Amino acid sequence: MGKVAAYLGLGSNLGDRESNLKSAVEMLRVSGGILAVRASSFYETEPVGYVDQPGFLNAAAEVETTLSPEELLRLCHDIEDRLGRVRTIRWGPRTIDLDILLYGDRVIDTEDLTVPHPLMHEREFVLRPLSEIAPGLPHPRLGKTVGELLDAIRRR
Ligand code: GSY
Repeated sequence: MGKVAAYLGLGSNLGDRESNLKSAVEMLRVSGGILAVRASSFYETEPVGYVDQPGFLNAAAEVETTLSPEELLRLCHDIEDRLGRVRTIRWGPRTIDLDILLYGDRVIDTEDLTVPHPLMHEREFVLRPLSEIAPGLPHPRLGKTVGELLDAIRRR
């Protein structure tokens, strides 16, 4: 299989958030099937959705990978588990959250995986770090770039 550029969203709002994000990026770097990782800066963000929880540190990462989307999803879950994420309430606090945002220009809709991530275009905490590393990247369903999507929600 060839290599693909995939984009991940990372977030942490429990424990040492910076160390959690750094560890997740390091674990990606040394994982089989991950050829290169380029991570954004870390952004302090207010909780969205379930707001009665600690603030988040969010980031985005570009991974050059030979993994299939399903294998990449399994790797993300494995890293979450290894960093001690305990799944409590849905949308609740987490030591680390790793979401697949984009996988090349693929549109995927299975029981386990929806790519592009269905909420990414509405979330500043996703688009801001992502636009730092890939402002011209097109969203394969919406036909706009990441930078344009960020401008659109900022103008709302
Ligand atoms: O799906 C991501 C988890 N999450 C976040 C997040 O990562 N950042 C911010 N700012 N708010 C959030 N609400 C949820 S749920």
